Amino acid sequence: MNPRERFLSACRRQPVDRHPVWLMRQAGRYLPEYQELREKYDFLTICKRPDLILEASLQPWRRFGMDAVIIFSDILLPLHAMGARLTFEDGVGPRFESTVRTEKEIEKLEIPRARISFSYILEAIQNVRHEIKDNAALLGFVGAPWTLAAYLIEGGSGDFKAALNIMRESPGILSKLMDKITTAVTHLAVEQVRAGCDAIQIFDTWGGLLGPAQYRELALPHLKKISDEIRKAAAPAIIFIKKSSSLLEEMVDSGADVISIGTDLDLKDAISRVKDRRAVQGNLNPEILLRSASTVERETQKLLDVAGNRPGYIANLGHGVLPNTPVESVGAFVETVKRNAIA
Ligand code: 1CP
Repeated sequence: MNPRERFLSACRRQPVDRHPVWLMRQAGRYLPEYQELREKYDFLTICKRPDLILEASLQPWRRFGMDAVIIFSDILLPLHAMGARLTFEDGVGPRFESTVRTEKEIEKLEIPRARISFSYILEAIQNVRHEIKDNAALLGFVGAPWTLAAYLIEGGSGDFKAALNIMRESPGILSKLMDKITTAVTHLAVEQVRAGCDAIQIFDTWGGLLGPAQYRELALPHLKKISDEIRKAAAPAIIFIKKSSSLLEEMVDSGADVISIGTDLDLKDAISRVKDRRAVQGNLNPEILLRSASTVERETQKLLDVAGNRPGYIANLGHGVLPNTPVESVGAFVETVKRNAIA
């Protein structure tokens, strides 16, 4: 079974020879070869040049041979294309030039024409596909409307209190903003599939700030639209929420084929709650990777023992790789999964 078939079979809950493995944020700062690239180019330059996107996307795969390559980009870039000027500062993180909080500010946001505005991502996808062939699945991704709206309202990283306030006080405004974001990211997701991505991960990192009823009412209708269009483009969708224990049913109802669970949940509980309705991805705590290789192996083995021969499991972390992670730990995680053949 080649890695691309293995990954797609797991998404569809079909039998595999072993569980596929990749890591959220597998490209980036923990990798010496990425740090070298960053000495020459700033983050946004890497994100906008197809040759550098190709290089950054392939770096972890060349070193560790994960079953999936994720295209190097950022969930916030589409907001820049919508007209919200974005910068990334070392040690500060993403910052928007101004916040988006009023109807007038929402009206000013544009819906980018994906093939033109994101041509550099789409070109990079074609090139990565050509390089990896069937030796890895290729993942595209978008941010979920709630998470992206939260960043826009906040004006960057933060506690997202302003977004929660707007939700309580002017839900109509939030819903207009999320509608616009949904249209933009849906186009991007579909174009990523057309350019050669096998599956799309939807990052709703901050979904857990909402309660289940709020999530169902506010976030779910938008997610369903995005996953419907991804499905029509014939690719599976993966939904990730960082704090997923209270939102598991909502994730099942999001229309996504794979539920990517955070670290606030035991894999065993997640599987017993999701049952055979969806594939499940996750959820080694990224902090485990800061410990010894033998601890990584032991903890990874525990996840694999829980997953057993279940069709529809993808080994991954419960959130992204931390910047100070030793490369040996990532290797130990990938190798432990690869050693576990399914009888
Ligand atoms: O200095 C640098 O080189 C920039 C650091 C960096 C990197 C490597 C940022 C800034 N983004 C990325 C790449 C990235 N971001 C990828 C592709 C690489 C890969 O996964 O291998 C992906 C999928 C993302 C997704 C992303 N960006 C998310 C969702 C996943 C998650 O971690 O929850 C979020 C929330 C962002 C926003 C963002 N971009 C960058 C930072 C530091 C942040 C987080 C800001 C915050 O804490 O609120």
